[in-house]
Amino acid sequence: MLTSLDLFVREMRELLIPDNIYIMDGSRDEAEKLVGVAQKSEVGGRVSLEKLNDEEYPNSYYHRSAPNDVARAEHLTYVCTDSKEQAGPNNNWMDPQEAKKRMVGFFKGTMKGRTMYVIPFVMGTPKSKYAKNCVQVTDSVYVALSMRIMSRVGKQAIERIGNSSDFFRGVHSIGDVNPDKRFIMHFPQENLVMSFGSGYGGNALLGKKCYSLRIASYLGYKEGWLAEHMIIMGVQSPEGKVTYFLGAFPSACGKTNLTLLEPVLKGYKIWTLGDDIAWINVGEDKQLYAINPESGFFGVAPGTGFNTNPVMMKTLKNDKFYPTLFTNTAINNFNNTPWWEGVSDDIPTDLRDWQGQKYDRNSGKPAAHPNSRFTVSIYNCPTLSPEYDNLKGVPISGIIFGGRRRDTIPLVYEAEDWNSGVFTASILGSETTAAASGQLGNVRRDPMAMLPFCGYNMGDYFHHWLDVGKRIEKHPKIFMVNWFRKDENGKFMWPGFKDNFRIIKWMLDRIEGKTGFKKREIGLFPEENSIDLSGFDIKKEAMEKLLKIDREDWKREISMIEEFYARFGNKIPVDLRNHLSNLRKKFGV
Ligand code: SAT
Ligand code: MN
Repeated sequence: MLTSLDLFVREMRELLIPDNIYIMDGSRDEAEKLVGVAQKSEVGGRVSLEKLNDEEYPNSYYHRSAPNDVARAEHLTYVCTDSKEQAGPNNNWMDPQEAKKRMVGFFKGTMKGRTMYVIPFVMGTPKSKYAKNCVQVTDSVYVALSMRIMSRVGKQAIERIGNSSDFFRGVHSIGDVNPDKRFIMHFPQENLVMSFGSGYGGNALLGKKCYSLRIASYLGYKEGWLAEHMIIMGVQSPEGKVTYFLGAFPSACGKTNLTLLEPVLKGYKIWTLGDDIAWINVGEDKQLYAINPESGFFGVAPGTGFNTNPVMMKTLKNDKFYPTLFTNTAINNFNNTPWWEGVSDDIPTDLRDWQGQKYDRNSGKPAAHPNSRFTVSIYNCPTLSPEYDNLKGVPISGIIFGGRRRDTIPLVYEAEDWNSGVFTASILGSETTAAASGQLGNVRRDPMAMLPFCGYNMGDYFHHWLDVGKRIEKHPKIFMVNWFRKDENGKFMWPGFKDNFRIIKWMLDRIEGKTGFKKREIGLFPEENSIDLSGFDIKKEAMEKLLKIDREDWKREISMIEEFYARFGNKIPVDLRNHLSNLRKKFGV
């Protein structure tokens, strides 16, 4: 008898008409074979993968994308629910029938002359009841290899699926990588994504943002859990106690650096569990528990170096899991290594830029694309937590929210309680970065860092957060941070990176009740001298400025929040509305 999986493959074969079908088993032999294929196969006149210097970067390969295909395409990303209201003003919406008709038009026969890779995969550790079964088809060997790093691909997924028809279906083709024929269509009610015309991570590795956030957030809404754009990390104290945190930041705000941080304060250690996505469930003991559905890092290369993120550099040089991929970095011709801004202080003399041209250092342009990436297994990470594969996940004591803001938002503050925390997270704003195509540097509201990833109406999503809060007894503390505040001269006031641990330490002290707070207009602030600044040369005035609430800035902020809330009409929960009007009163607007 044919299983649902067989039927899906058959349906895909009939639609896509590939020359060959390859079903992935997830083995290392298979990876070696596919790497071999990628080193020969041409995409737009370029081979898909080039081997890098094996001594410097073992088991590593270079991929250059089409210049038009370097980031998520939010304007081409749709959530296709029965009604427009279900998708909400936070999503582009198309009628599901119309969307499918359009996509089938693109997909029909698109794999003629190509191989269809069938990727059975599990998001989450396969024995966990929180893990989910998925299948993606693709014609990109780069995507197939990337998926193998980012998720558990192969036999275990096929076994888990068995005769069941309950699995996520993803259909992907790079087509001819034409931005005019590019769409990423989500059908949350059918557990389906159709993605055409892009090979870029967030558009093409369907286990990532498409499934584990957009579709899963909708599943979580229906089933009583949360799928969030968050890191997961354990902070170990000198006494050996580990406290688990979640952290939500918009793309390219340093999430990956935070979760691989080497603390500046003696005796502490950070254990890494995830750098991008957390699935959060209410445990039997009425606490929140989080798992990372992914098994790899798809991290931004620029800014990553031995000074800023030594653990990631070690991860990239580890050869436990095969292979590691680099996409759209520059290449140092001298020794055939990937190069990007921030990996070394000096610029090598003989560089090829991310488009393969000889790099002109006087051009004023970076050599690596600002959104160039590495794709590497989490098992290569030396600080991987021993609890990473824990079937239940890890219990959460703190949730950190943060954005990239040159002004307004203080270095750190704490929300008074769960609902105030949900409010604080709902008003999160950040300057736009290179991870999504579009203009850089404008502030946009990005509640819970989920604006581009929430697969349903964000008003309903806020209700859902408040509801989850009602179901737990031991609430994690909720914090807001901003590492990016600048002074009058446009200089960052806080050094960031390693020193961020000083703030994490303050949070630990708050969680353990070792330090008090000063209550101010927007939340609870550190008491005088409660942030550990030992061995750190920062002036008292600078700290005051970092923690300052500027009333004029906040008046502007409140009107931006109101504008944002207004888009959701009466979908915004009354409780959040009340928080906003209280804030308005406090600032006299
Ligand atoms: O969406 S991606 O995963 O490609 C990158 C990001 O924005 O986090
Ligand atoms: Mn992300």
